[in-house]
Amino acid sequence: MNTPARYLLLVLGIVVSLHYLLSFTHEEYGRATSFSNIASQFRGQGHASIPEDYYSAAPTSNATNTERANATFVFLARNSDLSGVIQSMRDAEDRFNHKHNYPWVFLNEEPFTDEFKKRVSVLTKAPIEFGLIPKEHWEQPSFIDVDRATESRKKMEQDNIIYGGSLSYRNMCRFNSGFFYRHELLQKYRYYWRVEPDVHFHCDIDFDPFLFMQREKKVYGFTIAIYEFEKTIPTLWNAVKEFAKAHPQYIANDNAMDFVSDTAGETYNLCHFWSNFEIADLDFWRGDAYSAFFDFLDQKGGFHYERWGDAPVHSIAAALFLPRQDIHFFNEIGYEHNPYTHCPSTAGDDKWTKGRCACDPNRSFDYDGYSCMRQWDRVNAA
Ligand SMILES: Nc1nc2c(ncn2[C@@H]2O[C@H](COP(=O)(O)OP(=O)(O)O)[C@@H](O)[C@H]2O)c(=O)[nH]1
Ligand SMILES: [Mg+2]
Repeated sequence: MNTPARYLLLVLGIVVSLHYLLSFTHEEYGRATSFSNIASQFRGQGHASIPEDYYSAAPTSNATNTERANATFVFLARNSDLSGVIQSMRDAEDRFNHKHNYPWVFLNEEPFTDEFKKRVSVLTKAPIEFGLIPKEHWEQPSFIDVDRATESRKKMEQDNIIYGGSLSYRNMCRFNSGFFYRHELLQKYRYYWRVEPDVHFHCDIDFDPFLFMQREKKVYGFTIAIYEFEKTIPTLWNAVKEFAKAHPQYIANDNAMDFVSDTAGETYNLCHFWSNFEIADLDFWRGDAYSAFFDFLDQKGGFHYERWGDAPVHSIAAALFLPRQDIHFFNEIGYEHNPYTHCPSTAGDDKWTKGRCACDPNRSFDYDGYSCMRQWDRVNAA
């Protein structure tokens, strides 16, 4: 080996040794330069941040004269969900809504008890309304063959499919798919934020997500993307393909098909936005494409003969009928629904510190093996 090459090797050796020494002795250095960290920064780069002016425009106290969107929280719950409802509402109020006072709409297929109403009413200064769901929006529709549906529930329960034996869960999924936005209490609103019992909002939300949706013309916002259990939706994709073939006019140019299919639409890859969190535009569900889509799926009976979830149904519709830029990943919103958490990252503009987040950024679900964030990134990279 000639002399310059020897020097080069020596310098390289010193640099590598120094890197390892620093990695072991200085935790910060090790974390910043670890391969997984560099890779995750790279992966997160496609996620647009909320622009700074949304933060500076947000009210600092109970301001009532700042611009607001025409929006509401919507919370489907049973009376027995009360303690979990309180947990979720407390977080939403503390981390966001005490400055905005967006209204709350609670829905139930049974009347809410006085106890329920009283316990949630003290948690906010915002208006609250309690709505009863009409039977025809909730119960198994008359065109469903009752025996076939009962048999299918028995079979799915034997197969240990989660909520496989539950009729009420199916009614709930069908209601969330095709009826919540038709409830009379939601008619006056354009945007909604769906909340479920026992969820956590882990960071301060110092911008108004509704105003962001409105100004940026976003239609569907999510925090977690995940795989569905295939056994709950065996024939859903065939129905989707049949619908798409019959109604090609509803398929958007530049859609997000690659989020839900790895085969350009031939098969479903089971990815969906986790709909227990949604911030979305009600007019999308009320529009022609989704109305026709829901009616078509409903007639197939899959909500009751199988166990079609509102998450894949909403997600497939958003992915096919919307241009991909209408769908937004709310990276800044730290959110947990058991067992998964989206926790903002400390990389780049450090959303975690900015949001005073209480979640562990190293345990965010985003690039967990079961997450569909890679498929979402693929859509955005295209
Ligand atoms: N009113 C009512 N709400 C329900 C019923 N079943 C589920 N929900 C609500 O529907 C949402 C989803 O139910 P959840 O039990 O959280 O299901 P999971 O998140 O899929 O495990 C929650 O907001 C529940 O409160 C029901 O039978 N009646
Ligand atoms: Mg839930």
